[in-house]
Amino acid sequence: MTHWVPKSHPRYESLITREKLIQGFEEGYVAVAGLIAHGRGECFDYLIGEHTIEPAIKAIRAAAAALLLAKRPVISVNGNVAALVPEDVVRLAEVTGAKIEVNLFYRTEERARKIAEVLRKAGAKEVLGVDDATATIPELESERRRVSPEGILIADVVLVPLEDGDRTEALRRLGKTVIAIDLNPLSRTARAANITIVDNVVRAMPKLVEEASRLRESEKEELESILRGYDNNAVLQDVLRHIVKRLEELAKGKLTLEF
Ligand code: PTJ
Repeated sequence: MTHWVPKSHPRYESLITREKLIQGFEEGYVAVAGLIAHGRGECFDYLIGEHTIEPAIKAIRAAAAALLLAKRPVISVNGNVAALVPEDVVRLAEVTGAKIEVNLFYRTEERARKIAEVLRKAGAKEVLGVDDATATIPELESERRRVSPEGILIADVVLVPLEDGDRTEALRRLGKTVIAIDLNPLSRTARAANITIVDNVVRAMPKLVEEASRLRESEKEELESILRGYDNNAVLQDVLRHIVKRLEELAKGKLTLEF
């Protein structure tokens, strides 16, 4: 760990999360913009109250159903995700049969290799998107267009924790189902995804693993009915209502902030 954080610190969990990203940055696999992205995420986490809210629970359930129903699910991993939740990525891949693929906005081959190494250390047997990122997503100009022909290119469902909007839109144009985890309910990713989990990736990923493990034995019809009953616009509206209500109650002094 880069800096020592006393366990008694009231914001211990949050500081440890930050330290993981700093360490990943110092080891050369978290992008410098990844640190900025995390700060933006923390700000939205304050607004929702730093816990998994009801609309996120609905989205997690739908995401688990979509991953279990998928024929070729893929979990896309960037620098921040590798630093924060590598074990959960591996567990989710095991439970849902998804492939794991490194896909980077600020792509360098060195970062891609280091991220694959982090994932292998966490237990991944196969990591796509390093030497095999030979295919391209049409109409996408960023480095994220480089994908594996065995992974994202042919996937029907793609989980994109912590993302930038362009690729989500490009994947949607290709007819893929996109599941996003993003603390910002107003981001282009959040708006463009089929299923948006507005929650911190460090809370959402273990819950997604748990839900997928629970639903794994369910009948196909039950999973399909979860998806049919899911409305992403309504979920995003509920997130905004939650934030508005919370801020109003705080402004009236009815809630106390915990630090
Ligand atoms: O590793 P790379 O090269 O692929 O780069 C990764 C980043 C994250 C730098 C890149 O994808 C990027 O620039 O993303 P953005 O456009 O900054 O979007 C990141 C989104 O994730 C923002 O909407 C943040 O609010 C959100 N976010 C940040 N931290 C978390 C988060 N959402 C959930 N959990 C977090 N811990």
